[in-house]
Amino acid sequence: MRGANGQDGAVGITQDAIPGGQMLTYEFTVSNEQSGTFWWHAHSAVQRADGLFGGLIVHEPADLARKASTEPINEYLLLLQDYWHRSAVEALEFYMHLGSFGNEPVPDAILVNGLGTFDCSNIVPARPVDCVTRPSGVPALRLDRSKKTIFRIINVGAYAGVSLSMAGSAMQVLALDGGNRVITKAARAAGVLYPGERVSMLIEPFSGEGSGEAFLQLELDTTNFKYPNPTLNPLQRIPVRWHGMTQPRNAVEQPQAYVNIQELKALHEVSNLMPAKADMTFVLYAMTQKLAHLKNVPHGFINNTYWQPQSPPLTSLDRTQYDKQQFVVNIPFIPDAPLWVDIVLNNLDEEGHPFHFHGHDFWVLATHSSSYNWGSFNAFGDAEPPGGPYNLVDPVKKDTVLVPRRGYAVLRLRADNPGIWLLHCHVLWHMASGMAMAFEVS
Ligand SMILES: [Cu+2]
Repeated sequence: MRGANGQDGAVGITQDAIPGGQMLTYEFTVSNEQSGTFWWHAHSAVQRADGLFGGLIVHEPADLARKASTEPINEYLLLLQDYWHRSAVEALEFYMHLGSFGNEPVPDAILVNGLGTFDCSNIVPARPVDCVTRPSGVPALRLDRSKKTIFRIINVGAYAGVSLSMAGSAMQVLALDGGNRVITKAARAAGVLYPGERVSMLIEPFSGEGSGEAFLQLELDTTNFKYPNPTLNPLQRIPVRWHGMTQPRNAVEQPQAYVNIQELKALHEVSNLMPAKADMTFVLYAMTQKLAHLKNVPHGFINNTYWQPQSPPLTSLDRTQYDKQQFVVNIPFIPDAPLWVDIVLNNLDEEGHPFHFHGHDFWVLATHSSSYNWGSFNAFGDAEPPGGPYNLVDPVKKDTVLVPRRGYAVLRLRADNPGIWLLHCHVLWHMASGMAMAFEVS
């Protein structure tokens, strides 16, 4: 979205929602330097959870790609999501009600590319579902063994994180979010991937294994589920059918048990790239709260503001016309020497929030979670960050990051893309109830 703030699609910030029956064409230029796994989705109300999304893969320019590899590659795009047996509007009504006591709706099922498995016997009488058992069983993922296999995985879900493993195969994480390379080893399982995050993985069979039934296993992260949902089976297996050669093209010897996607290091060091100190620092506090003056309906806050989209959108208004739901901070745009900016994003909640920043990638200089206090970092008051010094050597570059419970994440970015850009929690229930703000680079 470089130089294309107006094409960002953020309702309330850069445009009004596209009216029913009408059309809008988004036009923007992707530079030769940018390639990776992206996705498009509705940014109006909670339409995303009802399926208004899709993948958007930007491939490397052919000359660069040829230099990197001559091997034939088969890529598979997997869109993973939690799913509710009711519309997202109803699920949000459940959450934004004093009777929810701040408990987010717990999903009923898991979908991969819009398909999933569900056991009709799991239905509870209180919540009837029109359920038909299909004799043909579960649709399988068909993979070609004769080519290098890459999974591009996107968590397009509304709430839950997802972990993955594949029987008989090792997964090696290659890149995060928009194609940012990381160092990893082959592992038997990888996780947790939170809503908005993407990961590219190389899939290779184990040596000596692989004759048994192959399946891809998905497991929803139930850590934040605040009540039991007997309808949900958080563990789902998708059958995998390998075809092509009978002998694996390559075999991994000793994969490690698990790779933690949240603790990876970048492939390329950035020590020479970024200064020790940022030019500007913002300290933010995100929290869900049930306040009396909001009738105890849970709302997501950043500092003292819960966001609601304004119409007409902010890009068409003077700052004096912003309403009180707009928390918009300014970063001066200096074309010849863009400022380095740190965002210290504190999370005062008992659960993590996966935050996405529009219009910029950022380096994750630190993340921290405390087991005994709020774990906050006030960069203006505290002598040292409680999580230790920033990683200025090999931090990962991302556009979506989990800010851990009772902790913080420090995001370092270069303010080189003018416009008004949203920063928001990618949990749909939190964003829809206000956990969003904007940065105006101008
Ligand atoms: Cu959240």
